[in-house]
Amino acid sequence: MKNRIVSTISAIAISCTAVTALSPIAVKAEMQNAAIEVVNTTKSHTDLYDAEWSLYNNGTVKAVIKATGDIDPMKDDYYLPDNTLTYDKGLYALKVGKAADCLLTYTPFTDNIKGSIMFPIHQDDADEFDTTTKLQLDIPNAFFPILKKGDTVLELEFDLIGEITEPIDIYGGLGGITVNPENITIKADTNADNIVYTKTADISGIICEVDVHESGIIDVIAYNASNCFNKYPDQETHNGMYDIDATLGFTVPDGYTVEYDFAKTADSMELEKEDADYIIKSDSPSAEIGAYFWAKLTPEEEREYKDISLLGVDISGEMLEHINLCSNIVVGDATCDGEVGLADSLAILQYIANSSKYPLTKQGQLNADCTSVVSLKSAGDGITGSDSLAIQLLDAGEISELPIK
Ligand SMILES: [Ca+2]
Ligand SMILES: [Ca+2]
Repeated sequence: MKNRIVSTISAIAISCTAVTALSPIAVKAEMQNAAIEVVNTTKSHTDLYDAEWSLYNNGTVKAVIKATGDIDPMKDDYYLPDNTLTYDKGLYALKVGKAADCLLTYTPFTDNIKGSIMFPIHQDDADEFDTTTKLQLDIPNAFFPILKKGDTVLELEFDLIGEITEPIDIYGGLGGITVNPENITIKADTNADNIVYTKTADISGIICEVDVHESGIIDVIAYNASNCFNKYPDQETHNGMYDIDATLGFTVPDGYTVEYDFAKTADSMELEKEDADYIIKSDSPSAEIGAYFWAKLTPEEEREYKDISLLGVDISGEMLEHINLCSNIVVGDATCDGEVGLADSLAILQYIANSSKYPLTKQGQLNADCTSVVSLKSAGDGITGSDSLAIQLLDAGEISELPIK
């Protein structure tokens, strides 16, 4: 994403701020001149639901799920056939539109950065840096209202926030669609601070989600989701409140500015700070369904990369450092002096010959790979003589950009 392609050495002199300041205007102008229209649709049908998916030429995907016939939760078995939807959180931000009563009373996450709403999510413990996430629509029958044929069960909108270079799928038991980059004629605003890592944990019905952005900003949300994830609430005896028996807190090392808010919490709760530990405290901890707490951790320029523990989700310092390094790759700049030239070509050759005598910094090692694109999801093809040669070719004007194809 941040790989900077340089046509000549002098091109590096273009300041990054000038580039980012110009692009939103260009994007807006382009969007004003083109009509947003549907370029592909798919439909899926089950005994209970009809789903229609639409892909727009700006990359947006919308899904409308309606009841196929009258559905009575006391008579019909209408668990969703597959209660998950899979999408790439680094590429798409999800908004939930119209929804059946159960889903509306079940207040979803509010993303405090983009203002979009999201359901609690679960994901597999797959690739460390895989941002593909599962949206869980776990709906106990007892909560579902009686639906008439044609009633809207759920409307979803996935807004494109990243750059799609190859076809990707958004899919699940409610159908899905393939997003082909060739269909996207209106360029999406890809200047967003994309999510590069996301992880969730469930502590006694409280879903905690942690998102790490490309810039290093960390978003934390704890959401009281008991009614959809645990037993039916006893409204009479609990007065609509849920006891919170988990100890919630997080540990943040120095080097981060912490903002937080109990955005919608019924009982009085406080955040107490003891050194690096932040503990959520209350005399009788309880919260209504849908209550949530969010925190935003903004890294300072100079910081050590230490482990962070956030409401049951652990993020290693090693990974945070790797995210930062990958966000700052300048292809070819092995010496990390902001320029790509023969000095880098020489530094690479020396490093190959004797890495202990001629070391490269961690950033320099990632920058040095000029024959492949290093990213969080790809380690590249390593540092070899071909990388040194690529810089010489660039310097001689034989090629115009790095990485060399
Ligand atoms: Ca250099
Ligand atoms: Ca290489």
